[in-house]
This record gives sequence, structure tokens and C-alpha cells, in this order.
Amino acid sequence: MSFKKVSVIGLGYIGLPTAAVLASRGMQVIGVDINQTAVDTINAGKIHIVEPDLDIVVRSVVSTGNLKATTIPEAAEVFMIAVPTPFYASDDGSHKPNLSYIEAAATAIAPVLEKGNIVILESTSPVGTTEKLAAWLAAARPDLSFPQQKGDSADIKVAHCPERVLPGYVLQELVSNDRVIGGMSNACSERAVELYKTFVRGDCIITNARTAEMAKLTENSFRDVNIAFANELSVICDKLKINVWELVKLANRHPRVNILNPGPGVGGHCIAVDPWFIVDSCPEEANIIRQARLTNDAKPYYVIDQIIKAADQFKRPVIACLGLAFKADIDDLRESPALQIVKELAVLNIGKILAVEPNVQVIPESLIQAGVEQVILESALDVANVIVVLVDHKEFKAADRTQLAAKVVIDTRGIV
Ligand code: SAJ
Repeated sequence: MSFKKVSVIGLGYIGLPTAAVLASRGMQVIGVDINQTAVDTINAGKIHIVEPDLDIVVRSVVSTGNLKATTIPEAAEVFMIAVPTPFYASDDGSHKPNLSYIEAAATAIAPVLEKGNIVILESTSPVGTTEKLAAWLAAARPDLSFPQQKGDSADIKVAHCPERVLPGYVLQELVSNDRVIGGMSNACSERAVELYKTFVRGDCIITNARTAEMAKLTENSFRDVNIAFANELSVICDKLKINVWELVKLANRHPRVNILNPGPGVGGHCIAVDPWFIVDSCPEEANIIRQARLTNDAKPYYVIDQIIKAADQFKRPVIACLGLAFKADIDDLRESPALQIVKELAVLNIGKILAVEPNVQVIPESLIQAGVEQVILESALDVANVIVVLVDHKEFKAADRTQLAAKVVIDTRGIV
């Protein structure tokens, strides 16, 4: 095997499954994370995130000794960086990318880099970040040469290979998805392809680093724009008294139309973030992309208005909110429009707020403090007079429709 030892920097939603899959292919994998608890959990053969089947793979590769977690990087042939790239939101509406985690990763691995190594950036990044990463590494290691200085013959190879897996399907998609591989030179791309070929069944397609960065941002922006279109349609349809779900279904019967689903807003750490990187790079040009972000970010407030109007019909309204996660059948509440809506409702004092979230044991403390009560679906359907469907979890899709008939239902996901 041409790769014996691989290091993965950042053991989160992308890094840990990637490290585990590489280890399951027989490589010695060193996972590095600044979070000591995460490191200890992984070394105990357990996981600190939720992803189907990941616990089984991690347990197995830790027990064979192929995966080891640590807080301090050590020498390896490959360094894959999978750290977060959030943004700094400011009051003037700007969203500046926060590359501090990538810079910290560069600082951490620079001392252990050796001639012949390849550094691969997997984190979703604004255009130009791979070049910045190479510049940070070169500044820290003047004794080594980098592709921006020596092209194909550089001591260290650098490439961007954006992750594209869907939470909930990470282990399948890591293997089955095509990969876009943007090396800073041909030699960088070819070496990166060799690595990905060890576990990817999809195609590995070579481009340059800037195009690879933009490809990832484009994929998520495409989805954001399409969802914004659907969300705008849903508001238009409410005004025109048309069922938006029926409308989208009908329009999608056209062979060249494929509209996504409206919802309560767009959550998660990817689609609601990445388009801002394009807007920040090209503020004058990225108009549709910016507007899509604004449209999707405004949708939770539209839903809140609908709920206030519905609650107004009752003397003592009891409002049951179905779902808190950012999308169906996961337990991830981060950046969730559903959670945002429930939080805002709780402080509006418009009635009793119940929350149903079958995927979490206990709802966040801030909701409990604000008087939100966690109940099971059956109790919510029993006692509430307003039912708000915020997430299309399977449990809600299976709910007894006759129980809903007597209620005011606000269905943001079109399941009723
Ligand atoms: N949503 C809608 N309507 C839809 C589809 C989604 O309102 O028709 C909402 C969801 O409810 C959720 C948000 O959008 O709040 C995002 O969910 P998602 O399932 O579309 O995507 P993510 O954020 O879980 O994962 C995306 C994926 N990107 C694409 O599908 C282009 C995934 O492949 C990426 O790897 C991931 O972002 C990432 O890490 O960037």
C-alpha cells in the first residue's frame, strides 16, 4: 500500500468518519483534535457525534489499533484538514469567513511536516484558502519547498478536496460520492487522487484548487437558491390561497423543472453558511446568492407571524411545535430554524408552548428556562389547539391524521 500513515486534523462530523474509513482500509490513522474529551472518547472506541453506524466502525478500528486520537500532531505521510469554517456575522450584515481553525491546523502540523508529505484541505473554504494554507505552511517551514514556489517538484504537496457528504448518510456517501480534487500542481492532484482511490468508489475528478473551492460553494449555494425559490413560492401561495406542495409537485412533472421543498428556513452548518463565502468574495456580483440567504433567513419570522395569528383565535392557546432538529430524522439542533422559531415563541408570551422532539432526550436548557415543555407526540396532539409542524420526522409523518382534524395546523414541511 502506498500510504501507511495518515493524519486527520479535526475529528468532527467529517474528520472522524474519514479517519475511521481510512483506518478500516488498513492504514495507520492518527486523528488530531484540540478537544481532549473527544480524543478520550474516540480512544475508548466510542464517538462524540451522532452518525448512523459510525460507532461500529470507530469501535472496530480503535480495537485493531488502526485509529488513534491525540491532541498533538505527529509525523505522517498525509495530513487531511477537516476543521470548521464558520463566519463572523456582524451588525452591518457582512459575513466574513473565519479561517482561524485552518490557520491553527497549519500552525499545528507545520513542525512535523517532512519532505514528500501531502496536505489536503477538506474543509469547505472560500476561494483562495488553499493558497493561504500553503503560504502559512511555507512561512512556518522555510526549509521546505511548496507548490507555489516549486510547482510539481515541491517538497510538500497541497490540494483541496472538499467534503460533500450528507449528514445521516456520511459512511455511504464518503465511499460512493465523486470527489473533486484541486491540487496546487498536477503532482499534488495526482497524489491526492491516489489517496482517495483507496476508499472512494466514485470518480476522482482533477481540477485546480480555486475551482475545487468554488465547486463546493456552488453546490451548496445552488441548493440554497433553489430552497429560497421554494420558500418564496410558499409565501406567494399562502397569499393566493394555493397549496404550495401541490403546486411544486405539479411543476416538477415538467421534465426540466426540479423545485426543492419549502420549509421553516434553512439550517445546518453548510447550506446556510457557504453561500456567504461567495457573497463575501464578490459582493457586487453575487446578488441572487445573497438574496437567497436573506429569503431563507427571513422564513422563520414568516412562520412565527403565522403562529401568532393562529394563536390569536384562542383564549388560552396551547401551541405544539413538532420538531426542533435542523432537518428530518436527525438529532442535530445546531443552526436549526425550528429551534429558532420555538425560542422566539417562548419569549413572545402568546400561550403555552409544547415541544416534541423524538430524537433528543432532553430539550435545550434555554427552552426549559423559557417555559417550554417537552412532551411526547400523543400528548401534544391531545392538548394543543395549534399544531406547528417544523420538521418532517418519520414519527410525525406516521401520526394519526384524524387527531389533527380538529386543530389549527401550520405545516411548514407539507407532511399533513
Ligand atoms: N431544506 C429545505 N428544503 C429542501 C431541502 C433542504 O428546506 O428541499 C433544508 C433542510 O431542512 C435543512 C437545510 O435545508 O434545514 C439543509 O439540509 P440539506 O439536507 O439540504 O443539506 P445539509 O446541510 O445537511 O448538507 C449539505 C449537502 N449539500 C448538498 O446537498 C449540495 C451535503 O452534500 C454537503 O456535504 C453538506 O451540505 C456540507 O457539509 O457542506
